[in-house]
Amino acid sequence: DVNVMKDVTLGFGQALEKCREESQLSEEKMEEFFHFWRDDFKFEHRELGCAIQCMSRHFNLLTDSSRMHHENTEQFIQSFPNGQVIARKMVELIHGCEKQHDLKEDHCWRILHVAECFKQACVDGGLAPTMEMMITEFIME
Ligand code: M21
Repeated sequence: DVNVMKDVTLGFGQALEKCREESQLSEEKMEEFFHFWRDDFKFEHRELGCAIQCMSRHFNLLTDSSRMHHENTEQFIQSFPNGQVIARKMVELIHGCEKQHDLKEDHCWRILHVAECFKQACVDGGLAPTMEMMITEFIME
């Protein structure tokens, strides 16, 4: 549910600072990772795709061809409280988005489009946390 998605986002977002330099993602382009869930968030900077690739690598969630590693991703999600509630669903949503964008050759651009598609699928499926939830939890950490 949305509360689990909030925790997974914040957990995944822990790798942002480590990945900023190698992906050239300035704070101007993305201040904190949870802004991903803002209604007006724009998926237009290739650097964000590169950062998500780097962050996914950090948690060992990608295959050699920079596609989602299904087992590792499911385990990563299950490592959060109640993660098992959304783990399969999340993997399916991301995989569905990967299939839609598989012909894009540049990994950073492809991953950016997969991320945008995944966010939209979460919004449509009622899985997207609200910014209020994200900010409250972020401040409490
Ligand atoms: C729930 C946390 C955050 C979401 C972030 C980005 C998810 C985007 C998935 C991209 C996966 C990359 C696979 C490339 O084929």
